[in-house]
Amino acid sequence: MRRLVQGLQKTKERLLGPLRGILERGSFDEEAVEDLEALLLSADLGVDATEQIIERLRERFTKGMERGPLDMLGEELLAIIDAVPMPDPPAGRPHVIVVIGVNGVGKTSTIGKLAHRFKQRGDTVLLAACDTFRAAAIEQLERWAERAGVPVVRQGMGADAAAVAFDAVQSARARNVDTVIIDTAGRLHTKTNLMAELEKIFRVLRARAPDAGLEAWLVLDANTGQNSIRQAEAFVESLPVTGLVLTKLDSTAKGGVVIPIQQKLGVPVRYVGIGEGLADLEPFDHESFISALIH
Ligand SMILES: Nc1nc2c(ncn2[C@@H]2O[C@H](COP(=O)(O)OP(=O)(O)OP(=O)(O)O)[C@@H](O)[C@H]2O)c(=O)[nH]1
Ligand SMILES: [Mg+2]
Repeated sequence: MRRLVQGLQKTKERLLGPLRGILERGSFDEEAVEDLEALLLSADLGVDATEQIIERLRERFTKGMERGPLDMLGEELLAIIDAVPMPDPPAGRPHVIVVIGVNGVGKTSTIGKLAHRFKQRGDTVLLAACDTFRAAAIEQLERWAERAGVPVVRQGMGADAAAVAFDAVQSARARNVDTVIIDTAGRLHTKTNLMAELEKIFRVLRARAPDAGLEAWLVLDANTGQNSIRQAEAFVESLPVTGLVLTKLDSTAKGGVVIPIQQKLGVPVRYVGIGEGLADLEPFDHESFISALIH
């Protein structure tokens, strides 16, 4: 919780002082509405979430204030985040999480951090090096695996990503491993289309490992703000994305983007990245997040 508060420092600095100034004027007049609108948009909450919040606050201010204005804002933010349902984990075994996203968003680091977390809670974990295109990508994953103390299944550079993924799932079965986390390329240096390559991983695993509990988690860089929503849509349309990970919250004042991202995509944020270390990944707990933002 303290780490999350630190991680959100930049967003909070941008939001909190001005928020207090606006909401604690006591009246929610047109000027206050405009100021609040501008502020929420600048924190990357997006037009829809901003409008919804303003409308709700307007109603609640008119009815009389049953709580402090910041608490009311917190409740409205929470209502938007809570509206996105959390799917049950897939029933099959091993649990296979294919981690996807454009280049540089933090996929490989997130995988290292997830492996560390899962291992700490007692799960056995295996990583699959399916970014077979970028030089040094495999070694980078191996370094994270070493730090987390989990094995990696790899082949050579240029190997077929889907074949490596299947290999990893087979190996996980043989070793009775709970969770396989698959690293993928963010951009291909060949003419192969990234989406086609990722689709192939799913096609092959569905056909050849139908008993696995397969899902895709999409990694997004919070610094990309509103633009990450469009970027995400392309992935969500083509692949079974059941979770989001929002990275680099520590290095942005655009942390508010977590709210419209869920709202627009209808996919829950599972974890947030708050630094470059092994332990710098936190489950996205709705109440702690809002509380870290407005207190
Ligand atoms: N500050 C901060 N940096 C992060 C976080 N997550 C990842 N990074 C940094 O972002 C950079 C890219 O991370 P990678 O994990 O290599 O990203 P990737 O998506 O695997 O990149 P490609 O394999 O090139 O597609 C690295 O310098 C990471 O240390 C985070 O939560 N906070
Ligand atoms: Mg990578």
